[in-house]
Amino acid sequence: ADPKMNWWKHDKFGMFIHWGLYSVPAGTYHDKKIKGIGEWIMNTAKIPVAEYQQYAKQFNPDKYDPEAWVRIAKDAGMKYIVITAKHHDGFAMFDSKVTDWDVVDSSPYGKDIIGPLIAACHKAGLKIGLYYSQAQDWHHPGGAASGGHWDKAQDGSFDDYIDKISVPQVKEILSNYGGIDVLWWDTPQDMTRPRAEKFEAVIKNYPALITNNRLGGGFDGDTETPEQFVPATGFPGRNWESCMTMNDTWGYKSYDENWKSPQTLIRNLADVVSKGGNMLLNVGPNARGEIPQPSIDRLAAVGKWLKVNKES
Ligand code: JFZ
Repeated sequence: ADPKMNWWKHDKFGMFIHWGLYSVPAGTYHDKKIKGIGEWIMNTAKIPVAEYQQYAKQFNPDKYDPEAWVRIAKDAGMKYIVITAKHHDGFAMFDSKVTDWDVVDSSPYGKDIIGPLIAACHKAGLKIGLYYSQAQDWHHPGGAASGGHWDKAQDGSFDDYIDKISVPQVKEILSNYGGIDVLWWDTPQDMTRPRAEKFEAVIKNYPALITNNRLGGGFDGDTETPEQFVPATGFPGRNWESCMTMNDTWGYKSYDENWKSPQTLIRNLADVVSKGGNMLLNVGPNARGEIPQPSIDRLAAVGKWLKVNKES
């Protein structure tokens, strides 16, 4: 067993946070409700890059309170948080020096989102992970896009995108703050071994860093990531983490009210943990920086149950 996994194996329960510009349209584009998961709206509705950029001008989360989020997580019995530093829309929630497509340079908010959450986690004794979409990027030229590009502005060299945007940004998020515990890759489209090796070369400088199995290029990472299900027999010989939503989206959709009951969420958690896995349970804050009240209520119910039923 790898000693760097000790805290992760012990802690078992974390909060996933999908937060980005997609919380501005919140599932609606040109007065149409766009089907599917909210953070995919740019791709699903084929929103042109220049038009999607306008959402940045409306991103001003006046209610963002990372310490309050950490309290919500802690009260739920969660021991770590994984937040989207950059999702597939390519918008960095930190101050990136290799692009202006980030919250500091392109939004009226003008401040780093990620740093204050990391600080709040460290202060509260929670571990912190960053989700980073290393391959899909629907904004920067050359970035991968599921289903292919839909706007000429997206055309470019994927290798240039990796060398000039993706790898440098991974260096940024790992070195800017210090104390990052998890790096959560996603959707390794077109990620060949030579490409993935460029990321591996960066993360090998962080021997305590835990990575998931979605880098691609044949790299297994440290954890399996069953999505929205509990594997009946787990993953023998592998660490694993089920990630789940409380409704039908990861990123905020204003009209998704299909909430799982607290009972279902508690049973899912018990099911996962009894089979040796971790649970990463998602919240999708809105554009003002609020975690939806139905999520807060459910997390409180889970926390209340854990208080009575968990060993330590
Ligand atoms: C990915 C993202 O595309 C999505 O927006 C979200 O962030 C989610 C957590 O991860 O979606 C996936 C990735 C992998 C699978 C399914 C959806 N999978 O392996 O079944």
